[in-house]
Parts: sequence; C-alpha cells; structure tokens
Amino acid sequence: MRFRLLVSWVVLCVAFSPPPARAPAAEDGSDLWLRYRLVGDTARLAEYRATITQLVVPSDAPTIQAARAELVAGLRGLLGRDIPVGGDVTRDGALIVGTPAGSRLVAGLPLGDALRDAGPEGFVIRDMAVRGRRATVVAANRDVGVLYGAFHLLRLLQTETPLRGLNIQSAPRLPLRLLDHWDNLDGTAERGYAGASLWEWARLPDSLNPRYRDYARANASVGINGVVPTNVNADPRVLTPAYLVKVAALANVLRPYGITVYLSPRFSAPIEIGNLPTADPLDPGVRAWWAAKVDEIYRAIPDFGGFLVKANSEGQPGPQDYHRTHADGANLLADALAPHGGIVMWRAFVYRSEVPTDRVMQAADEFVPLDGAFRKNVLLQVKNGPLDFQPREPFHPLFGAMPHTPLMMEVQITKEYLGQDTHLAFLAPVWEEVLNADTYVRGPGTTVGKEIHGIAGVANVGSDRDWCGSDFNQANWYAFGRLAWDYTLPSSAIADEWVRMTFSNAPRVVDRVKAIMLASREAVVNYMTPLGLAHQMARGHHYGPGPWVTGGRADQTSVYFNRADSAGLGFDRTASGSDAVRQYAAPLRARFGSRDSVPEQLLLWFHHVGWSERLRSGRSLWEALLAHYQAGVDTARWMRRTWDGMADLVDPERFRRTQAFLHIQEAEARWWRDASVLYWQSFSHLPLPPNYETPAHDLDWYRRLRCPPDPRKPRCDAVMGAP
Ligand code: BDP
Repeated sequence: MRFRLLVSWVVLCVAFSPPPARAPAAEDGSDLWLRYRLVGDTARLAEYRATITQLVVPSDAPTIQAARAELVAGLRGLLGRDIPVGGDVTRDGALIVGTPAGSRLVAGLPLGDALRDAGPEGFVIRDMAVRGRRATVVAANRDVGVLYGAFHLLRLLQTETPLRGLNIQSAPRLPLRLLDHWDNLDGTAERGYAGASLWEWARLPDSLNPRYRDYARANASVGINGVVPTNVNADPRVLTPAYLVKVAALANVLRPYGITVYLSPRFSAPIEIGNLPTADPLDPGVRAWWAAKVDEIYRAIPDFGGFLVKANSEGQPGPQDYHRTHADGANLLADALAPHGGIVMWRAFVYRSEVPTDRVMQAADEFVPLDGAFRKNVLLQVKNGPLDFQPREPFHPLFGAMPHTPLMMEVQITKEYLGQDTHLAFLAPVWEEVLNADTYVRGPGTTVGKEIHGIAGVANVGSDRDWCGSDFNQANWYAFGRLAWDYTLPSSAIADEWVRMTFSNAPRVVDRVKAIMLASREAVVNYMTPLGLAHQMARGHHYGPGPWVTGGRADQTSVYFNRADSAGLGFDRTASGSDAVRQYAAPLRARFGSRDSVPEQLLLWFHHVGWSERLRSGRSLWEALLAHYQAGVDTARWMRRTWDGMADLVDPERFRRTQAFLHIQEAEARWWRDASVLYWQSFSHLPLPPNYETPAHDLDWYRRLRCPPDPRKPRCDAVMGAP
C-alpha cells in the first residue's frame, strides 16, 4: 500500500511538474534562422533596449517597407517590446534606416566614402550622433542595401553582438547569387528531399502561399538575389502565356526582397510550343521566335533576369542537335535578351558516353576552345568539381581556363550525394575548399573565388514544414547565401552564426553543435568515398553504397570511377592514364600528377594505387582505406553521442528529430563502411585486422539490398536493423 501511494505521488509529481526550467519550447523549424527569440543574456538585452528605442524609416518604397516590417517583428521578438516607428530624432536610441535618395535625414549624415564604396547592394551600419543624440544608422545607396543591412543588424542582435561603436561596411563580393530550383511543373522536385515543390503552380497566380514571402525573407537575409524556380531538365510549358502569368505573380512577391526571377527554357521550345520545324540557333525563324518570346516575358516581368540553360547534356536538346556549337546556342538566347539587359547562364555540365575521353575532362575540352566566342551577356555556369557534386572533388579545371568568358560556380545545396535529408553534412567546408583553391592561372593566389562572377546553388527547399527536410539542412541554405555574399568567410564563422540564430547563444550549445557541424563533411567523405574516391553511390537515387554498380551507360557507373582490380584502386589521371592533370595549370599538373605530392585526400582521384603500396603517411593503401572508413563511422558515432547529451539544451521537437536522423546516419555509416570494405576486399584479398569492427553481413547481402522505388527518398530500410 505504501508502495502504491509512493508510486502515485511520483506519477502526480511528474504529471504536474513544470518542464525543466532550461528546456526550450518545442519548435518545428519553420522559422529557420529568423526566430527572433528574446535575447537570453540579460545584460546584453538591457544594452539593446537602451540602444534601440525608436525606429525611423523615412521612406515608403516596397523594399524599405519590407525592411521596416522585418525590423519591427525582429525587434519585438528579440527585445520583448514594441519599438515605436516614426517621429523625429528627439531622444537617444533612434535606429535610422534608409538611402540618401529616399530620406533627407540619411542624405544629411556624414557617411562619406563608406557609403559610396558600399556599391549598389552594400550597406553601412554606424553607431553615431545624429542631431546630438546617439543613434544607430543603417544606410545604403539602394533600397535593397537597406534591407540587407536591416537583416545584418538583426543578425548582430540574434548573435548577441555588442552594438556600441559599430562601424560596419559590407558589400557582396559577387554580383550574382542565385538559387536554382530543380522543381518540375507537376509539383515534384528532382533531387529534392524536403517534400514537394514549394511552388503551387496549379493555384498560381490567384493564390499566393504565404510561404513565398517567408522564402523571400530567408533569401534576402543572406543576400541571395536571384531565383530560377524550375528544373534545368526543362519543361517548355513554363514559357507559355498560362505559366508566365504565374511566374509574374511569384516575381511580384519576390521583388521587394531584391530577388530577380530567371527561367530555365528548353532549347527545343520553338518546336514544342512554337510549332516551328526546327530549333536550329542559326535559323532566322528560330531567332525571331526567341526574340518575340523574350519580349513577351519582359512584358509580364519587366525586371526579368534571363535564362539558365542545360543543353546537350544528359539527353536535353541543344545546339549540337543541329551541328552548332554551345556558343551558337548561348548567343541565340543572349541576343534575344540583350535589348532588355537580360543574361544567359549556360551550363558547362556536359559529357557523352560516345566520347572515349575521361568523363571529368569533357567539359573543359568542349568549352575552352569556345573562350571568346560568347556574347557579353553570357556566363558559363560550371559545377564546383569536374564530376558531379561529390563529397570531395578537386576544383573544376574550367575555373581560370577561360579568361574571356565570365564564369559562375554551381554548387549543390540539396545533398544528392551526401546522405540527402537524413545525414548531417554541413557543406560550407566543401564550398570553402573550392573557393579557396588556388588555380595558379595567373600565378599563386589566383583562387577560384577570384575567378568567378557569380554563384548558384541547387536549392534544398521544399514544402516540408522545416523547409529543407532536416533542421541541419537549413544550415546549408544559410551557408550558401553567406558564402555567396562573401566567399572569404570561414566555415566556422558561418556555423557559429547559424547555431546562435537557430538554436542558442549558450556556449554549451554553440561549441558542441559547431563541433558536430564542422566534423560532419569529413565524416561523410570518410565513410562514403575516402582518399579521393568518387561516385560510389547506388545507381539512380545515389543514396546508399554501390561501388559494384556496372552496366548501362559506363560513365555513370561506380566501376568506371573506382577502377578497382586485383592490382589496386583508383583512376589514373596522370600522363600515363587519362591525363586529366593536363587541364590544370603547370604547378598543379605537377602536384596532382606525382604520387610524391598529390594531396592524400585526392590520391585515388588522380592515381591507381596498389593495394599494398605505401603512402606518404607510411601506411599501405589498404591500411589507410580501412582507417578512413572506420574514422567516418567513429565520427558519426561521436556526433550522435554528442547530440544525445544535449537533451536539456535543445527544444524537444528538434532534439528528437535530429537524434533520430543521427541514429540513421550512424547505422548507415556502418553500412557504407562494410559494403565498401567487403567489395574492395574481393579485389585486394587482404585481411581485416583482428581488432577491426566485423561487417554485419557478407558482401552478397549488401549487393542484394534493393531500395523501394520511392521517388522522393529511396531508402534501404532493411539496413536499419543491421547492428
Ligand atoms: C546530376 C543529377 C541530375 C541532374 C544533373 C544536372 O543527378 O538529376 O539533372 O546533375 O546537373 O547531379 O543537370
């Protein structure tokens, strides 16, 4: 009896006790990094409340209104009180926001060179005296700069940065910062792992989902200034009048946030929707059709940005269907767009199985001879690496190789090859590595970042409540924008900001979550494709391991890229092999081409190495391989354990979601390790060391796994039961 009383007492206590004081409230992730929760540090909160007491926004332009709305909402949340808007600067604490053209008050401020140097999109933030009162000023030359400055100021508050003495001038290093959606008109998203497409084509233009505006806010908060809403594997219908009104409605929502809309046309559209007999770029009828089509687009969307084109790639139509060059194709569209100020982003992602050359060399071989042949308003859009968004690749040899053609870099924010929605992989280090890579084309220090005019990220945004399929995938959207604005930002600084804005400023959270994020990419490289291996994912969906994939189109198979045989592993791209090294500048050609100097992390990308050969580290290839796979598993396990220990630091909903995904990641890291190691062992015939974690199954078991045909997320659920 006494025992039962005790039990009921305990049950009552548990049922009615308030949640632990420190456990934050549940969150569904829909606010992204724009959560605007009350500043946690009380001293900092008091400082902010004293520093910002009034908001002075002397213009009604739509973009300035967007900035004002964001500041009002953001300050209300962060400071826990409403900040009055308007009025004269009569007391300390005015936050003055505007451009010299839109505000006499701002025009009269002594901002000098700082504002001029901020350029068309940059901004200045200053702690300064205005009319004898202490004020904070967010000023820019154009309204969009004010909006970016407003978001920057909010970021300072979100990250609990002191405002006293602020003197910031910031301007984007790259003029073009785009998200490319691979979304189809039927509502699916190619390589999308965050639900359906964000765009509700059937309901547009009459119904505008409120999420479009939140999407625009999120983009503007990191300075993304362009959007291609539809897939590069294009549907010509997006150019028809019925769709152009829908695109125009979207453009209207995005415009106040400084976002320009572009479209991805299908090269054969003149045939499919224009009823012409040909799409030959030199045919006068075709040229007239595009000119008229572009005029029509600009009538619907006066600030339309231009076209993104995938042509003669993976089955898409293009100029080569008519024995014309890529330049002929790009120039056709460029000529139609030029009178309106539009641009063409022509993709360099081309390879053909009929061409015997190494797949990773084909784009440079195809495009370098065309340098100088493109119109001025054409940019060549080049993937970060020469293969296809792998966990690690060397930088694409086209960077720096076409001095007369402006290049853009394309990266993939959606993690097609890095565990899609479930695996935690922070991608800033992938992009940082490429942007900082030295091309040597004009001597040392010619980094990829300096060689590009813009950057496009394949979006990871969909209809899921958390937008990106997982809480941590949001960090990649954020990081993309931040690096697009300033490609010199280190990954660790970006992670720091994001964690503070998305989770908490508490050091126990910031330090651990950052550590997980910064370790994650190398973990994925290690358990999926260590030492320069690439494209070892299963066929089609690219989710799990498939180093044995063969058959069909050779240059899309794993065996094409791993070249495993009884002698060793890796693709010989030296002069004795495919000679892909010849596409890099001389110092790199030598560095990559020699076993003595190739970075170990790219070893098997450039060299075929004997299983027992000694690497510079002193280990044999076999030993090094095993160690890398194990390190990947160990890191995934450490990430999961670290997170497990954070239950009282993160709100329960996001804690559990992430915890579940980290369990999946750890199990699948073992799946990757075991399947890969067993497959390599079938060539090397070398033993696993006695202390190595024994694979749960034999090779055949892994080879026989079949993923259910789920177009959204093919998964091998059987594996989850594996120890
Ligand atoms: C590959 C994707 C494929 C895309 C292609 C591209 O697997 O879905 O269509 O790239 O970039 O990564 O065009």
